[in-house]
Parts: sequence; C-alpha cells; structure tokens
Amino acid sequence: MRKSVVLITGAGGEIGHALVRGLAEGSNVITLDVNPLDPQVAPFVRREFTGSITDTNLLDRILAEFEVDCVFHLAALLSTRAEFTPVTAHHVNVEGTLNLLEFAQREGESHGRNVVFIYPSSIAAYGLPDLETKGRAGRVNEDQFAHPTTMYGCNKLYCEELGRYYARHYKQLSVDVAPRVDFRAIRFPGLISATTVPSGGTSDYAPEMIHAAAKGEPYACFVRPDTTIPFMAMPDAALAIRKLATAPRERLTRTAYNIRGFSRSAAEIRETVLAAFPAAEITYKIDGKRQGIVDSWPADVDDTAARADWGFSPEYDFERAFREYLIPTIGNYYRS
Ligand code: AKB
Repeated sequence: MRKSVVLITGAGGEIGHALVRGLAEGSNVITLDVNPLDPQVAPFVRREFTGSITDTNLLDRILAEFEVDCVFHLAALLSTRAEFTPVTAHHVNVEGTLNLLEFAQREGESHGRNVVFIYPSSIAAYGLPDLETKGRAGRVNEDQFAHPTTMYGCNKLYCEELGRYYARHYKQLSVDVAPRVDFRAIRFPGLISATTVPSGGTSDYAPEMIHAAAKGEPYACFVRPDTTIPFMAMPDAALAIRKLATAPRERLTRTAYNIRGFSRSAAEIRETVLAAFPAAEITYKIDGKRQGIVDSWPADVDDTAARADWGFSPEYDFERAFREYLIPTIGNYYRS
C-alpha cells in the first residue's frame, strides 16, 4: 500500500519555510528540493527528496512510493535570476511544472481521486507598457495587461494556462481518460518574510531593506522612491495557500486569483523601516534594468474574486505587518 501524503516542491524556499510547519500539523508532508532542507524545517517532514523537478525518474520514484493527494508546486527561478539564464529558467519553470502536472495526473489516475495542484503565480504575469498607464490603471484585475516583460512572467502566465489544460481539457480526444488535476493558482504580490531573505527576485528590495536594517547593515535600494507594487506578509501567503487548497471546487470561478496585503512605495517602506530601526542607513542606487521590470508590474491588484470565491482576506495590513510581525519577529531572529 502506498502512503497518502501531500508533496511540496521547492520546500526549502521562502514560501516553503512558511508552509511546511502549518501543513505538517494536519497532513503527512513529503518534499522535493534541489538542496537539503534547513534543519529547522526538516523535522516536520515525513520524507525529504533532494533533487530537481526536471528529473522525471525521481518523480517516478515518488509516484511508486506515495499516494499524493495534493501538490504544492513552489519550485521556481525568480524574475531577476531568470533574466540572466532565460533558457534554464524556462526549463525549470515550464518543463518542471509540466512534469509535475503529468505526475499529478498519473497520481490521480492511479488512486482514482483528483489531485489538488496549488501553483504560485505572480504579479510578474502582468506587463504594463509605461508608467503613465501604470498610474492610471489602479487595481488591475486578472484579465488585464497580461503581457509580461520577463521570462519568469511569461513562464508563470503560460503555466497558468497549462494548469487549466490539465484541469479541463487533458487528452480531450481520448474516450477513456479523465482530467485528474484540480489546478488552482494564486498570483502573489511581492512577499516579505521576517525569517527568510529572498534571492533572485525583483520585488526583493523591500525585504532586503528590512533585513539589512535589522542586522545593522547599510542598504542601497535598487528602485526609485516612488516605485509602487503590492506586497504581502509571509504568514498571509501561507494562509492563502492553505485556504485555496481546501476551498470547495464548485465555488472556484477562475484558474488564477490575485491576492494582496498592501500597496506601498519604496519611500513609504523606507520611512517605516527607519522609524523602527532609527540607526538604519538606507540610500538609493537605481538599477535601471530591474527598475524597468518593477515599473511593468501593477501598482496594485484587484482581489475581489479571491474574496468572493474562497473568502480570502489578509490578516496583515501595512501597519500591522510591521508592528506585529516583521519588527518583533525579525529582532528575535537576528538575536538568536
Ligand atoms: C520576484 O520578484 O520575482 C517574485 C515575484 C514578484 O514573483 N518575488
């Protein structure tokens, strides 16, 4: 008999860190990551596989041993890193996701139930043509401005469609095959964690600024003070994933949902960080290319569909995220 579990790919990354503990309480968690898991996370996991999502032999081994009911597919190369190696990014972000979708379909076929597949998409799936349009657009909904400028954004948008194909139209001409993947995607804003520092993203200036201040290190912000995109505190990101994974299927009207915590400019984030860490030294050194990427992302997103369909509302607004999560947690984190 195979054992019934949930699979988290990229479990060693930022979202994985936040998700594993919460899930471990109610389910048997197995993980797949290119690196061994952090010793703080590993004890919560039933079985840890170290390897790549591009390795189909490894996925076959997991399929042979475990009955997977739910896949949280978090592994990805983020937007800045992907621009240096776009072909590798495509290989990991698209072909890796295709492997996981095929894996989920075969799991579902073998145990006769649909496999819930949670996919973190991103505000990088949007592409606004210029700052004037960005200023005018306000909160964009899921169907607007779907013209990403980065390889990562293209990968995310396409994989939303791949997921939709697996969920609704998989092998539509075969009489004896039914889709077994229950695909659900969230378009995440920039995420800010108090206990992990992101790497390879373009929204990283906000978390980098906060972590540098907490460590007493100087920081040069790589975007202009007026740069504005939506963000979310990491506990809300983990909450959203768990909530979408357990939402009744019949309530879901979309493949991909926007969510948001708060939208703030780099200058507003800097001011709040300086109020919390008065000795912090935060300057600006604009990187024109990374600036161009963030300028193509919306200043805010419309999360009406997520609120209506699966009742999501974030627990942390900007003030509460700093007062009750970031400042106390980050202080303890660096002290310990
Ligand atoms: C990135 O900056 O690449 C990510 C994202 C917005 O998806 N944080």
